[in-house]
Amino acid sequence: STIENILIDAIEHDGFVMVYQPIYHAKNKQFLSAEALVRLTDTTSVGFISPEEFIPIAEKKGMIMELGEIVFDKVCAFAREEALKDRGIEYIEVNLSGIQCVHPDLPCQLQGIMKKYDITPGFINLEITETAFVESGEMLRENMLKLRQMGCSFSMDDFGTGYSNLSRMAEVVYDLVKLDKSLIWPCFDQENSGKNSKATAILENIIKLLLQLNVKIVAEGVETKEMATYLNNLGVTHLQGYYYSKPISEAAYLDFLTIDQ
Ligand code: G
Ligand code: G
Ligand code: MN
Ligand code: NA
Repeated sequence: STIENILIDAIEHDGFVMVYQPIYHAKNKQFLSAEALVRLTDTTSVGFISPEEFIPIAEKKGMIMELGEIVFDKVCAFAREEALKDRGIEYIEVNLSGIQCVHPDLPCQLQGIMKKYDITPGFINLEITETAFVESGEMLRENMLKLRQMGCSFSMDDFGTGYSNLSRMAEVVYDLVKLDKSLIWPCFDQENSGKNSKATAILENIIKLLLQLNVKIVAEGVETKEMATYLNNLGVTHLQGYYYSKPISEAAYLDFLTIDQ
């Protein structure tokens, strides 16, 4: 396919760049973490291609381990920036696809790159989608254990989209749960004023459950002050979304931190 060829070319010619979306830590009133997201730089001939589209193709075509290596290398190179430490940044979140999560080479690959740039593993938070948690078994747990022993932390990404078998949540250790937009937005999305009461009941009870499991909660897709206030009042301490900032370039992120904290 065209996208496959674009990916092959981008892997060969350094055609990827990372953008960073700041995450607001409400207790500290500061942006103390960020999510790294990959972008293709040169798609002038075909227009913007979302990772939502090209990551699955990279997986299918056997390119995801190579792409994951490029992504992680870029994040670790950036993580050396003194400014991040100066501004109190605690960790950067990096997405892992389902195939990366269960690949036997993953822990070694990531460890090698962290060593190369002298990055403390505690500075890296690995995002694994809820679907990957649900679908994969022993290999995922083995990889997570190794990476956790090195010092990396974990987020369960896209929570609310993967038919959570809630009983399985006790089997894996993660530090953060990222509430998917699809759990949050319906609470605010209605023509008539006031909140949607069914969506609200579901969201509020999920948050109660997660708080009892002692994980930190990140809300994704926070687009308004109203959403931010509502979620924070429910005990969600980490807020991410366009209300605060879109994903931005390295330079823009460093500027953002200089101006905002
Ligand atoms: O910001 P955005 O449109 O880029 O993200 C779309 C989707 O692509 C999200 O589900 C996100 O998790 C995924 N994604 C973005 N960057 C990466 C990456 O570096 N690696 C992987 N595996 N997925 C990514
Ligand atoms: O699946 P994952 O959570 O990794 O994907 C993050 C995606 O969400 C990225 O595509 C990012 O650009 C997007 N995103 C982040 N904040 C917002 C927001 O407030 N609104 C919308 N529509 N998308 C957002
Ligand atoms: Mn994510
Ligand atoms: Na998500």
